[in-house]
Amino acid sequence: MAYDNETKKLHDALVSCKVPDIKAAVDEAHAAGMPANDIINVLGDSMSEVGVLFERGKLFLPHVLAAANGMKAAMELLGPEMAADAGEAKDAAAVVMGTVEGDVHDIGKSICSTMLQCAGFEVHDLGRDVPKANFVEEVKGGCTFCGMSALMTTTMTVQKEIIDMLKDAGLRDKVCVMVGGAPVTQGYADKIGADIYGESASETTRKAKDKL
Ligand code: B12
Repeated sequence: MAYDNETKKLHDALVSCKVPDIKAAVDEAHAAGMPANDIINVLGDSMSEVGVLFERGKLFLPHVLAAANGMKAAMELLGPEMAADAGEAKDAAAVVMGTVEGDVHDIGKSICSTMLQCAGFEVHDLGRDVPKANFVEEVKGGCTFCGMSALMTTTMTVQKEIIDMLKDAGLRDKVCVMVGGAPVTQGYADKIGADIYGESASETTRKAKDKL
């Protein structure tokens, strides 16, 4: 497969949780011509592996934080290129994206935001630990897609609370609600009445485009 060597180096660097190594592997893959999207996907998959190692007690929080920082540095470097790769972006809908209140995990959400932007959506990324009302305000302001990320079982319930707030504000029918994050499943998305469940950034983008 093309870029096998770069893929392995990216994976090993991310799992080593050493920021300089991650940056070096990203620079090397980039210089070798590996597409920005592919680099980010490899890092994202490797980040999930870091999660497994953390759960098994083989890595500790400072490791995870370092891996996350390395991943963020890669996003900063490659994000503009991913967007530029999209070429002529047609005017699509406005999307509000954010990680829900109480949750600071934003790597996966940021990858989704970048890919949606690449596909031509106008993305309003509110960041992480976003107060519930801010999602509603953005929908009031014209966003027709509302994407909520939650990485913890304790915060995924906030996705439902925001859907309820959208209903109370009479906005639910005007917006396509997207939910995601590691603990979120299609079953949960159906249960809380979301329109789209995205397991990955590419699936999210494909499903969002289907709704246009
Ligand atoms: C990195 C990480 C951190 C980093 C976050 C850095 C950052 N800026 O994001 C740091 C070190 C800060 C951190 C902190 C904490 N973490 Co943490 N963390 C992780 C870890 C290892 C990886 C998450 C990640 O980035 N994955 C890689 C990305 C690419 O995948 P993803 O997020 O799933 O995103 C993809 C899809 O889900 C989807 N997607 C994501 N968002 C969205 C949104 C929409 C709308 C759609 C459609 C799709 C979509 O597309 C993405 C791209 O493909 C996970 C382990 C795991 N298995 O998930 C634990 C994990 C989530 N953390 C956990 C915990 C407990 C914490 C802390 C409470 C730890 C502590 N004791 O302080 C704090 C949280 C504090 C808080 N209030 O939020 C637990 C949660 C357990 C639970 N209750 O459910 C986990 C599962 C680890 C564990 N088993 O203990 N963490």
